[in-house]
Amino acid sequence: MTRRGEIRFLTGEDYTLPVESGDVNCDGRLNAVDASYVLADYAETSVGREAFLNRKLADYNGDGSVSAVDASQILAAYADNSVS
Ligand SMILES: [Ca+2]
Ligand SMILES: [Ca+2]
Repeated sequence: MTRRGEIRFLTGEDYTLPVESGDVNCDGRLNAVDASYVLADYAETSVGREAFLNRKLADYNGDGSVSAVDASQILAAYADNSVS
């Protein structure tokens, strides 16, 4: 487990925990908060800084990279869940 401010993020070793893909802050909900973390992580890595999210959790669409696409798909999934 790594800490960044008051928010806990899972590291690779913790991935055995039953957390839904995309739920990067591991609060059991997939929503805009997760999307914004994924975007922030993508912004970090795109300027050459170290990623802070678990790659498997943050790579929501499973294409092997964490990008704005994952963030928008998380948002889309959240929008679907909140209307149904
Ligand atoms: Ca979440
Ligand atoms: Ca991806």
